[in-house]
Parts: sequence; structure tokens; C-alpha cells
Amino acid sequence: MRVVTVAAAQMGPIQKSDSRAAVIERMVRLMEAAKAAGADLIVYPELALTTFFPRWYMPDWTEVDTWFEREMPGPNTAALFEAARQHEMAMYLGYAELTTDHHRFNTAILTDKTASLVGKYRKIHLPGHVDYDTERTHQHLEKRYFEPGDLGFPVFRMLGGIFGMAICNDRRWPETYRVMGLQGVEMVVLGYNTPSVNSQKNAEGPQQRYFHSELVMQAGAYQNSCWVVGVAKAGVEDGHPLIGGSIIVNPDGEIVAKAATEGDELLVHACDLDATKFGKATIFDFARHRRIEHYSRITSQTGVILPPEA
Ligand code: CDT
Repeated sequence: MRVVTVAAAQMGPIQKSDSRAAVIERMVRLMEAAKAAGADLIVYPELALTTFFPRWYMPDWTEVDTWFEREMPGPNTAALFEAARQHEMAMYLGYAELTTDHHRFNTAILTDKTASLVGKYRKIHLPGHVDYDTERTHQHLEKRYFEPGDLGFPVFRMLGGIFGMAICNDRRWPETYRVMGLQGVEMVVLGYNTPSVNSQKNAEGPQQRYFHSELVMQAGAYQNSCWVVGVAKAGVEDGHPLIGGSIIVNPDGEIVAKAATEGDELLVHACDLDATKFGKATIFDFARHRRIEHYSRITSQTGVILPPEA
């Protein structure tokens, strides 16, 4: 057995007016509870330090940059890293990254039990739109505020296992998991902010949003025989509801822990990384069963090309 005890640290809403310090205090409290429950690794949501600011159209880029971190760790996050060191807690942390040469990414990092950086991931599948959209019930301006990630889907050795990261909308894409599956990933950790209603289809409300969220993470786990830990920022942020539904999924695609609320809530599960071995050696033994001679469209084509009319 290679057990990594994971704490999925779902966070309730963060209002626009909440300070970073107040948010960090909540995160440290969740980390303390994770430590008390015996966790090795805590997973926080996407853009965990602030409200989900891409819902706000901001023409002023100086204002936009107030939502970004220029250093990690930096003055805003030093206390969180200090707590991680003190509790010997590995961590997945999502935040908005502003690089020294002024590129903006929706980023997540993995740190080890000494709070040292193990790896970085920048969100690749950015949803939403660039300009203010009058047709939508609410805005989703990730394509305005972030560039697509430029680091691929790397995996990292940590805690005796192989870990990969994704961020929110990435979880809906099978390519996300498969690229990491091809590097032997044993646990995918990811955070999300998912509005409870589809801004372009009112009839798609929370019930379907929760269903899709589980569906994609369970499929990703099963098809790559790995653990998936998905963590929400949930609840109503300045009038805008986000789903909860944080889950821990085993390599058979079964949910082993699930959040019951839309607030700060901790799910803890002892995940045996050796449980990934059976699927990887049998039905999803990629080396034996994949037929790459038939997969070229996956990397040579983005949109759909219809067959010729009869
Ligand atoms: N944050 C994020 O990626 N949210 C998306 C919402 C898509 S709707 C434009 C998600 O996939 O949950």
C-alpha cells in the first residue's frame, strides 16, 4: 500500500470586498483541520484567494491586476506557506498569476511537505469570452483576463506517487487526463469555480451542473485508472451562485467522498496509490491497447469536419 491521505478543502463564497488576509485565515483553518485528520496533502479550489473575478467586466487593467499575485509565495500568501511548513502539509493552490513580463495565467501549484514548489500548471482550457456579452445572464471573461497555459500537462513525483494538476474547465476534457495518464499519473488534483446556471441556457441549472461535474471526473479517473480530487469554490458570491460538489474519486471511477454543503468543508480520504495499478495493467494498459494510428485527428484538428454530403 502507498497511502496518501488527501484533504479536499472546499471553500464557501468569497465576496469581492473580502480581504486576502481574511481568506488566508479561512484556508489556514481548513489546513489545521486537515492536519488533525491526518492529511498529507490539502487541495484548495481554483483562484482560491479571491472571488471569481472573471465574472466582472473590467475595462481598467490596473483594476484587473489587483486580483493577481506577482509572487508566490508573496506578501499575501506568506502565512499560508508558513502554516504548510509548520503542519508538514503538501498543497495544491490555485491563484491568478501575473508574471514579471506581464503575462496573466490561471495557475495552480503543488508544494511538498516543506512548502517548497514541486510544480506549476497553467490552465489550458479557458472557457468563456473576451468582450462584454449582452446575451449572457452573467459574464465569464476568462478568455479576456488569462492567456492559455503554456506548460502542457506535466506530472510530478511527490509523496511517493505521481501527481498531475488541472483547473476547472480542464476537467471536462478527456485529453486533460489522458495526457497525464500517458505519464503514469496516479492522482489528478484540481480546483473549480462553476456557476450554478449556464449563462447561455437558463434551463441548465444546478442539478445538471452537479451531474456533469461528477460525470467528467469519474470518467477521467476510470479511463486512466487514477485518483481524481476535485475541489469547488462554492456558494453565492455577490449574488452569483457557484456549485459545490467537491469529490474524491477512486481509480474505478467511484466517488468515495463528497461535499454536502456549499460552504467551507473538508473531505478527507486515505487514497492508496497502489489501487491505480490494476487498471493500468489490464483494461487501460495503454502500451498494449491504444491504437494511435487511428487517433491523429485528436492532435491535428480542433473543430469538427463533417463528412461530405451524400
Ligand atoms: N472556472 C471555470 O472554468 N468554469 C467553467 C464554467 C464554464 S461556463 C463558461 C467550468 O467548466 O466549470
